[in-house]
Amino acid sequence: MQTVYENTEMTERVILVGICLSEGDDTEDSMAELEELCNTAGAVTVGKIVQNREQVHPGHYVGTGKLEEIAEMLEALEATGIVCDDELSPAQIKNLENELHCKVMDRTLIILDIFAQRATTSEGKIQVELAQLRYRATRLVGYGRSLSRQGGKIGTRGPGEKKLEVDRRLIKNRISQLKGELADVQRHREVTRLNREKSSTRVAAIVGYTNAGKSTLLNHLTDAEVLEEDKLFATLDPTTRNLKLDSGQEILLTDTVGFVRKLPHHLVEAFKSTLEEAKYADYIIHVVDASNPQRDKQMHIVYETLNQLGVSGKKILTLFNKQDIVYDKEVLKDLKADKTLLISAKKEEGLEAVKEALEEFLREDKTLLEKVFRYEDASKIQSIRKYGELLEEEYRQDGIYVKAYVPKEMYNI
Ligand SMILES: Nc1nc2c(ncn2[C@@H]2O[C@H](COP(=O)(O)OP(=O)(O)OP(=O)(O)O)[C@@H](O)[C@H]2O)c(=O)[nH]1
Ligand SMILES: [Mg+2]
Repeated sequence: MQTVYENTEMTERVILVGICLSEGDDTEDSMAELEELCNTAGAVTVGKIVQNREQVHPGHYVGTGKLEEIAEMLEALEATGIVCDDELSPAQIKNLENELHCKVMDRTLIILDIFAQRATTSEGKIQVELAQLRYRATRLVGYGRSLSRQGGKIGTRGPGEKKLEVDRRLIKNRISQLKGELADVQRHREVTRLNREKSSTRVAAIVGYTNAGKSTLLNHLTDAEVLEEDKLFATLDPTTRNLKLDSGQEILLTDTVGFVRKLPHHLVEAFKSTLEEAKYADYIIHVVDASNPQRDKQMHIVYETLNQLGVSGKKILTLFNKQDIVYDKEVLKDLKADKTLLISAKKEEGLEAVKEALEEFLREDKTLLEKVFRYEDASKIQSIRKYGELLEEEYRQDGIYVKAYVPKEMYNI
């Protein structure tokens, strides 16, 4: 019995399968990224295969001829499964299983698996399990190999290594239970958000492709102590920290979950409230890994995702990060940004300029206030100091004269 158990816990050896729809598209990069994703999920990539096709085969993703080639590769490389670079339909999974007799996975399953391993807070865990179960619910009919424990763990473990529910009827119950729990947590988030809005402190959301250096930036600007790692999706739960700028004003910075190409829609749906942090922010800080040859494509994906989430019309500060390891002399541009800066979050280079740029954003959002306050209203000047920029303060006989830049909604203070 022991051997059977060991067998189920083996490292998965996978062959990556992709479809190239037109010459010169980004299939190759997408496949390289898929390899990294598989690696993060704990699988070893032993082979890759790309087919040029005008469209994805509706029945089995690749064309019939290619199936034979994959079958041979599976045997020759002693692979335990395949991972397709796009989300497969339930029928495609079933047909591929029948033809290839191996574990069939797709990009979505891998990403969900990574998220499940990363989730730490209760909200994160609920969101991931919900996304996983929704993905499974439609894929459990009549077959079992790929989503059972047989042949490795990927796709079978929920948050905290908990085994995912496999019974379809029970999945439905669990989904509605999770939805209820999520609604509770989100109500709580809503309250926090409203409190923040009331306080007139401006919020900047730090967004960017996964592994760009968002958490590193937050940690070095404030003392946030968010986990920063050379791993995909190190951050799942947003962390907000206060940053005191040189003029004495404060701004809230929120670190968010990273984006990736072909972000599974179940995930976007389940993580909507987390991802929407950017929607409720006043400004966007877009962190780009400038040392990555894929940076332009990654920036494009970030803007596409923001668009999908309905984030628009906000001031954007783009930071071309990791300058300490950028060696090409290409000029870095982001036409969507209001301002761009070159920084190295890790080496703390350029961070003063980041703070100045944020001060500039705040200033542009403010109006000049000149007023004499009664002495008993002195506490209001405290608020001005916190949310605005105090330029002059003079104690006169008739009260305290103040000249300051204040957020527009504080004009009638
Ligand atoms: N060389 C160099 N490495 C950096 C710099 N900034 C961040 N890194 C490294 O890049 C890796 C990813 O950094 P994180 O801050 O975790 O990235 P993130 O954007 O929060 O990533 P996710 O949370 O996974 O989306 C870590 O190994 C960091 O040490 C930098 O300026 N220079
Ligand atoms: Mg992070």
